[in-house]
Amino acid sequence: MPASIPDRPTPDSTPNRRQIVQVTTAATAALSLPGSLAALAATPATATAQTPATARPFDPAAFGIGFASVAGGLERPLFVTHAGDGSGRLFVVEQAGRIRIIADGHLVTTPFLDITDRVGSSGNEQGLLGLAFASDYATSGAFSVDYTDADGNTVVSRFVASDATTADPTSETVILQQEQPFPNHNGGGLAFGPDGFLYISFGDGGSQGDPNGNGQNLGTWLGKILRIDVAQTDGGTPYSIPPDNPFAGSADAKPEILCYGLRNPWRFSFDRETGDLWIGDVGQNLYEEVDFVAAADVAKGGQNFGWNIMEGDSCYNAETCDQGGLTPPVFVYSHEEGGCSVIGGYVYRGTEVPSLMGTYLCGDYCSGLIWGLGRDASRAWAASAPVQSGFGISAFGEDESGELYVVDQAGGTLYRITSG
Ligand SMILES: [Ca+2]
Repeated sequence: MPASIPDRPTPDSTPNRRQIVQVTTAATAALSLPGSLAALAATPATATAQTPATARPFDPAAFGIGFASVAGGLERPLFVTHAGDGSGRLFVVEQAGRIRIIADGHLVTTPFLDITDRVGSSGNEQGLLGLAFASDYATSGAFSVDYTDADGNTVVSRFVASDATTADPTSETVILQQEQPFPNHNGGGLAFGPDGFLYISFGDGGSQGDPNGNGQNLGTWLGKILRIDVAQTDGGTPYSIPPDNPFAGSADAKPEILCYGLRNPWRFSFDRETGDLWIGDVGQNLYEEVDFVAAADVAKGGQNFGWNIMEGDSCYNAETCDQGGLTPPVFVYSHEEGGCSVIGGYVYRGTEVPSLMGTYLCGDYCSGLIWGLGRDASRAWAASAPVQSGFGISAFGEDESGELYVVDQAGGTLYRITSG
């Protein structure tokens, strides 16, 4: 068994519970429904036959999945994605600093990229952590990675592919760097949003309890999700600030910041159909949470997800638990029911498992449990009973067709999600 990605929790006497946050009428109005869901809300109940499959209410009791092995023999895999180049290939991130290609169901021997010479991966949460291909990858060959270097500090860089199967390690252009005060909570998630901007997740810097108060400090990238434009440089800066970023032009906040109050947003994703943003934020000793930003609110940004005032929907520091202005999670589960670290996943938008259409999947690194989430017929957030995968889940990922995969770090194997 590998050591854990997050802090392993200290058992305590907190009662067992799994909480699904019930969204009140007022909160629903404030959530600014994504287009397809708003359309559903306006659809008369008698017209369900005409409701698009993508907008069906989530039925937690109907949730079921299985797993089909795609490729084994991976070394501490942490992520999987696709290049959007029409090749149908999968790209798997290995923690030590390699990107491997799976083509036609076979793991290609020669790595696509090998930067083990500059990646530091001695800590459980260190290494090559994130990968995102530019939307024009098919012509530009450009992609971005997030890793911790030999000193444990975060580097986000761009590389360029040399040909269809390899990328030149010397093609690196550093986009940004962040000193890491502790080895854990590096975040490491990367994704290009529907707007073409690069989104980067940073943990709170590590240790326990956010000792430096980074989550609530807008003067640091730690404990945040950033949003930058890597297609436009700005003077000597290899990226520019999207003008509609919530803190663009602010003297009191880093202009790259989109949202904050995060502890370790290890994995986040966009719903490829609606543009909604989903964040799995790893908790401290008690609760794991999933955060949600409707597509219409993503660019608006400024959401404060609460850490370290709150852990899940409970006060973390009860003496100063002012919850004003905080955006609560849409799903919380307790370590008491098994688990230590939420692994944010994706909304299913494939075709091979129609019953999953529109369902968000997430899991837990330690317990191997996987949940389905969505809004039920009453528009309240609902979660399924968990399915036991038996995996040491480090990530979920999408292929070009929207099929979903789960990465088993412990077993070095990639699985495709099936109907079971
Ligand atoms: Ca939170």
